Amino acid sequence: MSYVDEVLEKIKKRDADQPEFIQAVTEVLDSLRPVIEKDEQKYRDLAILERITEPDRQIMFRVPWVDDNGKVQVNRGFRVQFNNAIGPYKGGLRLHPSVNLGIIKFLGFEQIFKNSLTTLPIGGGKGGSDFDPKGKSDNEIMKFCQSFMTELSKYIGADEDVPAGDIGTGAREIGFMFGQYKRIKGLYEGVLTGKGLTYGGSLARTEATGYGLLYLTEEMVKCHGDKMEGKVVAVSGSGNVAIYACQKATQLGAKVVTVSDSTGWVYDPEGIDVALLKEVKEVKRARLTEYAAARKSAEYHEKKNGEHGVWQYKVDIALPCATQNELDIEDAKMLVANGVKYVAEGANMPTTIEATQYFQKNNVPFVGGKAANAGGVATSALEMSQNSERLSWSFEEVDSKLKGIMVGIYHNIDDAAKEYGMEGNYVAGANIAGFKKVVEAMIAQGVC
Ligand code: NDP
Ligand code: 2IT
Repeated sequence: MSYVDEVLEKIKKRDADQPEFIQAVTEVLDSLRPVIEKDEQKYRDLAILERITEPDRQIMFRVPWVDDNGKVQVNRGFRVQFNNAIGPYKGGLRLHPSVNLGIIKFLGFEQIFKNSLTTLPIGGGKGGSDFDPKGKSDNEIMKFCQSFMTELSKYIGADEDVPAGDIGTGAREIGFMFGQYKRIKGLYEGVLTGKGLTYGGSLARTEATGYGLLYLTEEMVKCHGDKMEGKVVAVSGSGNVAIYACQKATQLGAKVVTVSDSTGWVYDPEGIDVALLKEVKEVKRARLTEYAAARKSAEYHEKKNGEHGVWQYKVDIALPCATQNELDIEDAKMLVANGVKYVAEGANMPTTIEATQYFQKNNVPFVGGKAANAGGVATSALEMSQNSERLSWSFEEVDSKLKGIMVGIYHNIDDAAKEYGMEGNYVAGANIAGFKKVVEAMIAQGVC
């Protein structure tokens, strides 16, 4: 049996209760076959694949907090420190009721390769909790964040592990966590990114993931002899990534016609009004029904099982920006039938493996999240640099660095795919390019 198959089989048995982790590992290892096969004995002797698929450590802890009715609530907290071969662990904190160890492991595993692609010195990690921020008061959010950080603070540090935002964790949560870290450790250091601008945050970090997604998409479109202007775009989600994807797409002359959340979606054929979307989501923290109520051209649809939601419309570009496995094979068939020309992932693993392969078979250029959404963590690394030198850079400076990084990532993954005879397979290109750098560092550092 090949080394790749052997390791995959072991993981499928050992982590059978972690389907998302198995999915992420399968996608990566499958596409690494040509690299591994070139030097199988070396990788086998060094147990590279066993080491890269097993986290350095996985921390799980109790998070007790008191709600507004005086009742004690208990959540489960996680931090998976996956790989620090090229820099301190780096990756977001997800607060969502669906969070479990397998989900945090899949996200931490993806983060290793993504962070490597940014060209910046950051390792891979991820964390979070099954805490549901929806419907909680600011006081309850603060109580939770303080309790979460009370335990997490034992394992993180500016040169050790630097968490950030993800689903359910934005500037408000990062602020409460930073305050608690400072209080416990007595240290004012860049231990978190995505901080507020008055206490060490970076300009353009809020926009970075969505903007970065569009910078990479624009470069891909250009390299196919095409242009963004006039393109019709479907975006899913209406959180941090989706909002700034809509904003940059619109600035580039495209028209975004959809956004969604966990209960439904909006179709707005005149183009999403980004200012209104920001007001509804960032200021009021309200549902998309409020967006539709305030805008004549928008239709709101309640989510029902088996429907294609935002993927049913005739669009040129699809940008899934909500959550894992939100775009399945049936959605992919519908998009292809409607003539979709490009797909790029703003979320982490939003497209199932079958759907990804369907796009590839139908020659739809497809860039996975490790490359396409790397702008967020890249800008987090720029925030770390600013914190280290105790300076802050202008919006334009950070934004132009972000753009350079995203354009660079597109060419890096394109070149890697070509080098291994898989021209146009950006998924393989990203996995290969991300892997090679990390593995070189792992080998140089000996068995650890
Ligand atoms: P937010 O919490 O800001 O927004 C998440 C959006 O996705 C919301 O619209 C939410 O709807 C929707 N959503 C979340 N979970 C589900 C679900 N299970 N089913 C349907 N819809 C859901 O998160 P972000 O925008 O930060 O993150 C979105 C994606 O991008 C995630 O995959 C994240 O890992 C990834 N990502 C984020 C980065 C960042 O910098 N923030 C960087 C790189 C990737 P609702 O409000 O109803 O829950
Ligand atoms: O998935 C991701 O890359 C993030 N949630 C951002 C991580 C970070 O450290 O900025």
